[in-house]
Amino acid sequence: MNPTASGPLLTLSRRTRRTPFTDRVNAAGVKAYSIYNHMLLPTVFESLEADYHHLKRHVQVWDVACERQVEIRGPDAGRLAQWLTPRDLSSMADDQCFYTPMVDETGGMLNDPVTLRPGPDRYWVSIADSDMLLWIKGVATGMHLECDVTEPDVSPLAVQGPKADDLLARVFGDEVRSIRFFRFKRLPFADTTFVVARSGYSKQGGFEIYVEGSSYGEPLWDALFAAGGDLGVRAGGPNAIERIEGGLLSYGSDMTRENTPHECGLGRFCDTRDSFGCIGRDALLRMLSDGPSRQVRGIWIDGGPLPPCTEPWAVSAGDAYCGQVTSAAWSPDFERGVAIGMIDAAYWTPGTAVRVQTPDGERRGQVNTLPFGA
Ligand code: THG
Repeated sequence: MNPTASGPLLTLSRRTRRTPFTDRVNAAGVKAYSIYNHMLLPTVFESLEADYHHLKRHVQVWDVACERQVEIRGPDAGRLAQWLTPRDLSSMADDQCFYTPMVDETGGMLNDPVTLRPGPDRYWVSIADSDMLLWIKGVATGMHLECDVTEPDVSPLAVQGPKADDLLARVFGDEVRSIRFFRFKRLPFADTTFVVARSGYSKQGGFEIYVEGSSYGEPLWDALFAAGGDLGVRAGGPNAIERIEGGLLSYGSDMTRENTPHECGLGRFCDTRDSFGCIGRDALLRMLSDGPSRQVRGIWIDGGPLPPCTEPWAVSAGDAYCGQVTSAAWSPDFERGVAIGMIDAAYWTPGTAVRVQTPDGERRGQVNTLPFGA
């Protein structure tokens, strides 16, 4: 995440999995990758700030193949999908995507995927960066459920930014305009069809195309760039500045197994009082009486450019430690540092003055709501 500094490089191997789009991403001049679900995730093209301005004004195509699908298929698929999350799936429509926190038996966060049902008795769990295939296989095996749990050849390609509707309409037709937020339609491309959802890891609006079949990756990429020349379409990726401003949490950074969904501000996605069973239900019920003792917040950070947050930065108020920053960036639009962190209850009221120990020294900060500027 620091493509301007010449530092150690990343050794590639079969374990640092490529995606169906990697050759195109490289040809587009990618400057930095992260690794997510053991797979390449492009993070910087021109620069973090130039990519940010472009995303907010135009349209970008993102290789988010690393948002792998765990497919659950078979007569017990629905039972298993519900067992995995405290969110009640019974109201999920056939064309709906659900943001679904997943926890272990102690109520600790395991992942925060998007779940959808691309067909009868078939679920896709579109995972963040933890090995959910192994967890879900283990649960299915231990419960003797009649279903297959696999990682299918499905690679999401996101189209994000204010001109995403115009670009996608040129490739998939005007039908894309009528797709509502977190809903999907199956739309034709070449000799196949793709699930196209209005979703994505930015607050700029856009779509995610679940590319089923790696061989369609380059033809779809090329069709988007051929159609979008006059829209200023560029390759991009999840942008650290924009997603912190937008309050989108990153599993592994802003939350880990050490956190409950309530600490992560994901309590609204937990229907623990309903009668269905789910892993962690008793633990989450016990927590409900007390409420969380700390919770995720935005934090303004005064001063200039910030290094990436590669380990938690201590936050204090007066003499007391009161939490930690887990993601940070300098925001060109707000002309201040923006951060996401976990703040103790006594200090989590927006407006509270704090101090943040950055690697470059102490900075003044202020607790804020998420998203910033809302
Ligand atoms: N799209 C898909 N899969 C994904 C992600 C994605 N897997 C990994 C990661 N991102 C999972 N985490 C998130 C986090 C936030 C959102 C989606 C996935 C998100 N949240 C909206 C918000 O907070 O404004 C809306 C949530 C809601 O109201 O339902 O979009 O991005 N396919």
